[in-house]
Amino acid sequence: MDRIDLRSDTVSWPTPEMRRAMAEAPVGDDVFGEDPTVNRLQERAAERLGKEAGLFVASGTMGNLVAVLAHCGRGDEVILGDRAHTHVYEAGGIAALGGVHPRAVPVQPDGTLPLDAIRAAIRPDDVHFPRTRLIALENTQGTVGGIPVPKSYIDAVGALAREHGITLHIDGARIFNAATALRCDVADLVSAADSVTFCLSKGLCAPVGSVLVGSRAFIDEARRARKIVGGGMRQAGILAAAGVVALETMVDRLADDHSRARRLAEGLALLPGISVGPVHTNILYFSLDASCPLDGAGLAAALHERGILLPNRGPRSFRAVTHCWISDADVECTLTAVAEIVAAA
Ligand code: TLP
Repeated sequence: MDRIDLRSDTVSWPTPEMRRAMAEAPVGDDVFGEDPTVNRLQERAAERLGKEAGLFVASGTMGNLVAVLAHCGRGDEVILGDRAHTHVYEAGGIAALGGVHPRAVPVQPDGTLPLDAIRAAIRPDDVHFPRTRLIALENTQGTVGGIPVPKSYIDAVGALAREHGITLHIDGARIFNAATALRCDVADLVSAADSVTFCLSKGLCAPVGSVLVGSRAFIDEARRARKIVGGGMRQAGILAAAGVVALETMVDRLADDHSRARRLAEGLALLPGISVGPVHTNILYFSLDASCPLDGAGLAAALHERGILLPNRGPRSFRAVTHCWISDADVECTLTAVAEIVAAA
């Protein structure tokens, strides 16, 4: 990469091995189910996540949308976090396209939704209410700091869902980061979920795509929903080939991204006027104290001049995300730059 881009792991470029696999991928028409590379990716993903079947989709947003469309009908309700990506950053797609009513409960600092709040939000059978059909969790929970949510909690939510005859979906855009941080098997982590979306195009570096996994019957339904939203692709094996490489080669190295995020956090915390949030995976939040003479836009602009992309998210707050294209040297370079800019302010 020609610059230090800490905006997101979505900016990560495909690896040379991915580019080669893409060039050589056997392909077919995936709307007919005939693309061997897409089929391979879907099988590998399902196997890895411990589910029966998978569906290659264009993005994490599409994966979550078609999951909700497959689980819910119009007028049904989904319980989800008030800071969940699906609730905040997916353009209201579940309501706009699915007529699905979101019931938001607060995301806690540990990334969970209070079990009591979920229980209280499940509607009784009453003609006045929408029908609760689905609970959606996010793991890692991005907006509170890339927090990995443990299996014990997912199991508890799964049990609650089953008790009420409803289903559980996980937006696992960064589920492999969660499993890495929790040092657990990813299939075990999500065993209580009926469906999971995970992204190939974030820390796993594929250029495009996510996979939605679940039971075969659920995936058949999701395939219809994907067609409805225009997500049926043709020779998509060219894209899926990078996804196969991502699953095979990029998962085991995620721990490096986590240790670089920790190093960045430790270095920033030593600087005067900077407060850093907890770091569990590859996402860290930090802010400039009132004592710091710079504001967020000022620091972001000065970093940009040095080829470091780290825009402020609030007037004094930042999110930095490490990924495969951020090296140890990039972390040190960023720390030096922030220290110099703050000192000169
Ligand atoms: N998140 C992006 C932005 O949209 C905020 C980022 O830079 O973190 N679930 C989660 C938890 C996500 O963080 C994202 C992307 C998605 C779903 C959507 O994935 P895409 O961008 O592939 O639609």
